[in-house]
Order: sequence, then C-alpha cells, then structure tokens
Amino acid sequence: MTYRLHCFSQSGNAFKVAMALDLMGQPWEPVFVDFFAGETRRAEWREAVNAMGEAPVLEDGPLMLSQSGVILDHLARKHGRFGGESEAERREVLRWILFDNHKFTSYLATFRFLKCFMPKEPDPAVMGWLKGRMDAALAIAEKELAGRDFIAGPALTIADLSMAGYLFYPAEEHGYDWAASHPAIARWLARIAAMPGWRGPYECLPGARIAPLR
Ligand SMILES: N[C@@H](CCC(=O)N[C@@H](CS)C(=O)NCC(=O)O)C(=O)O
Repeated sequence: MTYRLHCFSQSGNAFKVAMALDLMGQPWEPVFVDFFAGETRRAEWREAVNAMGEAPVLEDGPLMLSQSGVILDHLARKHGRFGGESEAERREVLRWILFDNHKFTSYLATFRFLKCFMPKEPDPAVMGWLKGRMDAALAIAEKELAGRDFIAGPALTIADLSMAGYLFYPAEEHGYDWAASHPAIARWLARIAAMPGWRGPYECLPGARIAPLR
C-alpha cells in the first residue's frame, strides 16, 4: 500500500511526515497542496481533506489523518519504528512533540513564513519578539542535545523528526548557521540526515522552491 501525503515543499510540518515515511522505508506519493494559491482556505478542500485547513494530511487507505504529531504517532505504532522502547521513552517522545508544536516549530515556522513568503513587510517588533521566542526554544534544545544524541532518548524517535523538520531548510530561510550558533543541534541534524533513506525537503516534497523575499 502506498501512502498519499498532501503536502508542499515549503511545509516543514509535511516534511516531518515525509522524513518519517522515508526513514521507515514506506512507499508514499505526494499530493500537491497549492498553499500559496489559497487551496487550504477553500471550503471544498476543508470539506474533502482537512476541516482544520492545514497540511500535512496523510491518507492511509480510508484514514485521513492530520496534525503531524498524530500522523507520526500513527506511523510509529503501525510500523514499530521510532516510537520509543519503553513507557518512559514514549512519554518523553510525546513530551517533546508537544513542546515542538507549542514552542519550537510554532515560532520558527511563523518567523520563516513572515520573513520569506509574506509579500507585506513584516512588523519589526513582531519579528523581534518571534526571534526572542525562537532563540529561547533553540537554547533549550541545544542544552539537551549537548548531553545526548537524540532529543527523547538514546535512539532516533519521531520527536526528533518533529523538532528537526524546519531546521533542515536552508540558512537563508530561517537565518541560522547551526554549526556556528548551535553546534549540538548541527551535530544532531547531521546524525538524522545520515540515516538510510533520508532526503531533504526540497528533494522529496512537491512544488517549486520560492526564493526568500527578504
Ligand atoms: N500543528 C499542525 C500545524 C500544521 C500547519 O500549520 N500547517 C501549515 C503549513 S506548514 C498550514 O497548512 N497552515 C495553514 C494556515 O495556518 O492557514 C501540524 O503539526 O500538522
């Protein structure tokens, strides 16, 4: 069975799921979501694909799954990969995925979107505030990863894929040179990228790459 992933190349949330499928060796095909043409805001798309108006959505046969954390958990359980080995590890995985969705991806993705893809010049006060929140969340990850190889335990889990999703985009998009500013994060990203089957976001997701506006 081939999974169908509704996605587009700029979506780090979709990239989290694409990475999981690739690293699990699962066949999948992309279904392009024309996000920048407003597809996720259309009533028909919300009716047919996701009432929350968000990518990614994973089709697993009759199942239509949304929220990258739910999709990652579904895949980890179904294929017995990257979900943590014990109850304690599984709790850690969930803990970091929740942290990622609230404090990590949320600020990074919003900052990058306003910087790169928003035609209107963003408010510098908003960007400064987002940068502060991003730096605080990154400092937490940097401290944790200085002491171990993966974020939720001794081995790669879906929590790593969730946290790392947006960090794999080019420096010109998010503005960080990881090796210079966050060396433990840089080493962790290299560890993930060395996993068999790994591809970058602009290699595996559909839709033209857009040059950052600023
Ligand atoms: N928590 C969600 C976030 C999904 C999300 O924000 N997706 C973006 C694209 S990366 C989106 O479709 N946003 C539409 C919108 O906010 O209107 C997840 O992890 O899947």
